[in-house]
Amino acid sequence: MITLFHRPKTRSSRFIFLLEELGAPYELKEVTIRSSDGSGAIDPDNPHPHGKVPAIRDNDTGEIIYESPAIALYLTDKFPKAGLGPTVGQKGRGAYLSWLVYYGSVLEPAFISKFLNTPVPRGTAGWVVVEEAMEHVIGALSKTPYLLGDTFSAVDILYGTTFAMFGQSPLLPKSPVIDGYIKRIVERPAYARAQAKEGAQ
Ligand SMILES: N[C@@H](CCC(=O)N[C@@H](CS)C(=O)NCC(=O)O)C(=O)O
Repeated sequence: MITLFHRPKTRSSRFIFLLEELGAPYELKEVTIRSSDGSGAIDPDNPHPHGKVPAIRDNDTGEIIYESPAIALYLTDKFPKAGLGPTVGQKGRGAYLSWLVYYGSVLEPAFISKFLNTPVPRGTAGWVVVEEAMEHVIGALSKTPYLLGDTFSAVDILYGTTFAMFGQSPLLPKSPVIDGYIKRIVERPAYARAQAKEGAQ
């Protein structure tokens, strides 16, 4: 049994989607978090080191996992039969790890730099500007429907729900490739089930 420490309409929501896709046994533990408007507070019941969401607890081992790419990898490794991420030794494992880590180390920092209007001087940061990052993503999705090719995987949950959340925001470069990708992701039955379980805010 997995416990997902969750706050509705945050980065933890996509892990309800992943857990639904995996068919994994899970429970939601709704916690409070600090919001950007100054309201809210860290929940003492949340084991995340900074009181953020998502975090999960694997109740088989007692282990706590945090950071979205780590949680995605942990869950797809733990529930391999669902085929939502190549396991060690399987073809595509390298691409899977690369897209997972690229999400947290390049794509999110790129979006946040743009949102904060603090452009990154070339060559100094560990990431690139959002236009360059999105060129890479769009290049991959122009060739195949999903980031790992023809097969949907947990990386598509991270990327697809992020792009869906941006909607018409100027942060996300306009692209029919991305529009089609978002549609493929949010049309999945597990997405609708996750939305229904999401909880109100
Ligand atoms: N790098 C983390 C980011 C987690 C994160 O910042 N979550 C937000 C909600 S979307 C949060 O918990 N904010 C509360 C806070 O920063 O204290 C991940 O991807 O898991």
